Amino acid sequence: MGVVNVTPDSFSDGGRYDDTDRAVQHGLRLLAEGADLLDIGGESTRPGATRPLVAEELQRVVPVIRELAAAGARLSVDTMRAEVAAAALEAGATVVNDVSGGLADPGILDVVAASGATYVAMHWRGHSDRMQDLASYDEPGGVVWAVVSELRERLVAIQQAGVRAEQVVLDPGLGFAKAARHSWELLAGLEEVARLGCPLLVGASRKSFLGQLLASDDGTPRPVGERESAHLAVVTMLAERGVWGVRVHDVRATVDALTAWQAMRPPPLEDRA
Ligand code: PMM
Repeated sequence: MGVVNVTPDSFSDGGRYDDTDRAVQHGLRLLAEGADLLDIGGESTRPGATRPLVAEELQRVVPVIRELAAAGARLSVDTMRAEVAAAALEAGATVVNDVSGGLADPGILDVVAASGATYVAMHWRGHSDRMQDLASYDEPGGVVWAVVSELRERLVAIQQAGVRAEQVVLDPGLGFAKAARHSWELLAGLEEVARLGCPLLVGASRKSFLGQLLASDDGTPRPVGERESAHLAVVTMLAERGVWGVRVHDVRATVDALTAWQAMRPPPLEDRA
């Protein structure tokens, strides 16, 4: 899943693709590099970000989705709003990527139920202006236990709204109301999240837990643009664990890493002499 942020303020690429033409060109490039799916977002979720108006969000994502759909792309809309999800599906998206898992605007679940779209439900505890205050996981079992039980609750609510289990993809929400160590613990404990029975999507690309791992001796985090090698190690491990998707900014590097991973996988038993 290649990321197209049509936002002025995303932490990873804010302002680079914030008009329709540039966003579409960027999407086409990611497709040419081998993305299977493009995730179009009009709201930055960086810690501390303020929310755009609904009209603003619609204006950012709908024209981009319409143009990329006309070019044959498979598209996801990164939104927490029912109204934006409905307009995006109408414009040609087939996946709704809701970082709030239906908590920010429960009406989004009705839109997904009525459309039959794939629904990505991410682990989330609150909007960006306060999510860092919500990064506490003191119960026994820590962050993995908390994320699994909170996602299980979401799964119940999602199905109660009429969304079929087969439509749902779960995401542990790396970096969302999580300190760096929480994101690493979640990656290590991903098997527990997989036991909920849904395919998994993981977004690690360029996130601050990578920057903190690679910090210099004085504690300065590695800059956003210099985290890719570490990210590729994570992506390869995720492929080995059989996730449904990885949400990435650098599609070319990701496809290269996955091509190498595939080349060194043992052939299926029936092909062995
Ligand atoms: N991360 C971001 C935005 N949307 N969606 C899902 N499903 N999972 C994520 O981890 C995720 C997301 C933040 O990253 P960005 O600002 O670079 O898009």
